[in-house]
Amino acid sequence: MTKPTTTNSGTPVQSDDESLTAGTQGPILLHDHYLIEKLAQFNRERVPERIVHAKGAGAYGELVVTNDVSRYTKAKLFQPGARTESLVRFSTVAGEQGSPDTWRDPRGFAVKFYTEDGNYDLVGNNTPVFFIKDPIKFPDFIRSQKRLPGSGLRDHTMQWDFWTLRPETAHQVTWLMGDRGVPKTYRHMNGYGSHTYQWINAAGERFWVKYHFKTDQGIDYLTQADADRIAGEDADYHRKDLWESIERGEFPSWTVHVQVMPVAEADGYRFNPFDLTKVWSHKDYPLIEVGKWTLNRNPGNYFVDIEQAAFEPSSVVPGIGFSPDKMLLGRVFAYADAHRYRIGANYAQLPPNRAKAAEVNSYSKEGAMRYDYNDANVPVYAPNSFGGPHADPDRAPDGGSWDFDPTIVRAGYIQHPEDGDFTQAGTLVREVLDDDQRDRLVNNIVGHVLGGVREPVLTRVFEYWSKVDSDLGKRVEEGVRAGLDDGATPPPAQG
Ligand code: HDD
Repeated sequence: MTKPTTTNSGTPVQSDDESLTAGTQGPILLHDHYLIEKLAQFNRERVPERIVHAKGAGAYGELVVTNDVSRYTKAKLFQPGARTESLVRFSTVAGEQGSPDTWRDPRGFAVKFYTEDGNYDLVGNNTPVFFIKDPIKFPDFIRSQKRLPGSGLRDHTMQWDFWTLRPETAHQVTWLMGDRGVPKTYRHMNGYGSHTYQWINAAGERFWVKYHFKTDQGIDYLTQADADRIAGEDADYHRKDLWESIERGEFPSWTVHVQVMPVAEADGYRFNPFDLTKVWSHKDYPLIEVGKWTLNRNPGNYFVDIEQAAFEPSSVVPGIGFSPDKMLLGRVFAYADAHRYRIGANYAQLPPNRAKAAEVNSYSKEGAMRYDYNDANVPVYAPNSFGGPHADPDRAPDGGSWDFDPTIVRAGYIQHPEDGDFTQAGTLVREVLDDDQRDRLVNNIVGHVLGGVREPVLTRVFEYWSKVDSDLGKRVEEGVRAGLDDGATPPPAQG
């Protein structure tokens, strides 16, 4: 026998079909509380979408450590042979929840590890760098990539206006306009912690580290033409691919590596090692293998496990800390704040977010939607004389420490000899990309600019690419001018 439909409080309901009315033609009655519960519940099914990275997909998996990196970190999840359950959410950045997976954009690569010392979140992207280096610019940057206030349209002029007025974006925009800007699937892209983090070993020694998750499926991309076609045919192309490959038992995996820089080498390095628009040369700091990270379980429920997943760079565990990267330090605030707004003060109790391998003994209590509670005999304040939890600095992560000049300033980073907004973007174009990749980069830029970039921004676009690489700049300008001569795209009206 099928189960009876019930109200939210478990009482069987009279009908799935008819509302309660005064006669067959009469008005609906207010005391049909099941109808009212049903309509009211429906109106509240959505939580606000994420302000960025609204469209995504995710899965559970496991990290298995295959190497010994204990001389660099005491973090339990990175000790030889350790196995740690994990959750990932991949995403696009600027598009809304229903937007096509194949729009050109960086991809989020947010990973949660359920460790014995509490959750560790490594909240990265599929690129090793980012557009800006100070969090004060982030809201402006994102607004320029989203929609015009009047028409609600996206606007390429606005995007390029921001990028060209902030030349520190050049390195990331070069990645974005190249093949990495539209991965073939979420399985065919690398993940990067992007920021410089700190590792601390059992003896208290500190190291600067960068994380690299190298896809075992191989890097692969979609051409702009394929991406455009798929955007129309199947907006959920990447979400579907991830789900179906895990259902088939084809578990995607990544080999996790780190670059490690002794703290003493940071000051003298060619680049400022904390500047998020820069990479560390692999020749200077080769990749060191850490382990294998595999996705092997689809979410039980998309809303519960993925929409409500809350990743936050503030969640670090003993053996791991922050660095002087200002973007990272801004993000340590921003994410927990976003979660409290989006899914409520007690978001850490939700199934994807609650600690699984560690006990939670926090003094947080009550608030909306609280359902977990402490033993009534445990005091609700600290310190106390009755056996309640007490802070133990020896067991806690300290966030990492570092030396700095203690003057309060608003200033850019200290410049190192090879810093400069265009240096690494130029190296990427000339020394990393091959001829085919460079050709696609030019075509992607030309196509994007012809999508409606108006003066005075257009002239700055040519200057921007000439500074990245003079030959590239010339090819972009020629391509755009030829397209405009052909009447490619009339500039849209200002919104
Ligand atoms: Fe981010 C989501 C804020 C830089 C990678 N970011 C995300 C959210 C906010 C921010 C509010 C939504 C969180 C939520 O509601 O769940 N992000 C920022 C700010 C930044 C910033 C203020 C700069 C100061 N973000 C940034 C960088 C990276 C990411 C540099 C990667 C290296 N952000 C992500 C992500 C997230 C995301 C991994 C995390 C969870 C998610 O997307 O699904 O892709």
